[in-house]
Amino acid sequence: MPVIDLRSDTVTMPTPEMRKAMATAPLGDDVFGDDPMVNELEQMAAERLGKEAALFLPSGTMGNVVGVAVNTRPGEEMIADADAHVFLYEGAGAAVISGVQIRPVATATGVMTPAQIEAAIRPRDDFHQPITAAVSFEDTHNRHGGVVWPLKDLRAAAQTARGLGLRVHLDGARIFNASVAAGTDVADIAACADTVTFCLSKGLGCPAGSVFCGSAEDVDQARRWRKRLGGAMRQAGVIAATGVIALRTMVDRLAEDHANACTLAEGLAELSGVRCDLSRVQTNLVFFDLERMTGSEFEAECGKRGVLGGATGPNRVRFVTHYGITAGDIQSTLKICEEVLST
Ligand code: TLP
Repeated sequence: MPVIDLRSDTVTMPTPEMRKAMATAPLGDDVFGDDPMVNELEQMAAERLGKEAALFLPSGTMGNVVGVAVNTRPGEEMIADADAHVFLYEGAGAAVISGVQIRPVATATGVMTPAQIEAAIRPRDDFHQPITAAVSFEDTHNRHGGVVWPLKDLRAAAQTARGLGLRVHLDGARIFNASVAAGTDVADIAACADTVTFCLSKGLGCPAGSVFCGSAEDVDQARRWRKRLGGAMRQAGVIAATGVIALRTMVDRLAEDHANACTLAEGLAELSGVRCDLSRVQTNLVFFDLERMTGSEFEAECGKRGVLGGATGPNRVRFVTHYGITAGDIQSTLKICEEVLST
């Protein structure tokens, strides 16, 4: 049975060009700074995001762990959306590794307003309270539906945060989806943050890897953290070579994933027993609610028929479009969903 895997864009397989590069890339020991592909990727990423420097990391989670560590000190606090990956899905890494408390702020769509940031800052003159050191934004925002921060809102939030003396980290795991969907230069998005991480292993199709970008000083500190965390790799160019190809060839095609997500969401919204807020389907994530089934029942029934998705709440399911999923797969998925809902 053919499987249509919509659990995440992390399931993407490397392109043939990536496979070839993995086999033939010139390599060196990256801990000595000798790996040509890692160096090329870091330089490309820094240039593309308009930052001084960049650092290749094994995962997006490590990118956020390092982002917290670089922007705070133990005993301080970082503000983040209550549905942010850094708050929900990283095993309390901020607390365990950096000794930092995350202050969750509930937002309507993942977009934090200047007023919400101001309200979340602790009074400096009260020694009972932690010091607010930083804020983390997420763009696109995963749990809010893959929504893109309007650039003016991101600029306003960053300006407020910086004006109040906070450092700004951006979890840009899917920053290129945001950039392509909004037609915004990725450097304009990145300019709103001091440090930014983005993932190569999601829609860009690489087998693994993320990149942390910031000032030369922040990246030096991040390098120390990466070593401390055991994330410094040796002939990492085997993977970094795929990142170079991804930045060259896989960014513009994200529009195809967005178009597929839109078709999928529109089709789902027409099915009886499904509610899907189309205004949130701006990139490659499609979240929808079921009126007569639980998310896990739906997931299991679709799974039996070869469509894989993920229940993200009692009645909520997420489908993710990505490289390898075709317009035909979307039509097949809709047929299978209709069948599952009518049983
Ligand atoms: N997200 C995964 C799951 O962990 C939920 C997914 O399937 O969407 N930031 C954001 C916004 C993310 O969505 C993710 C992964 C990460 C960071 C972590 O990246 P990795 O998986 O490389 O550690």
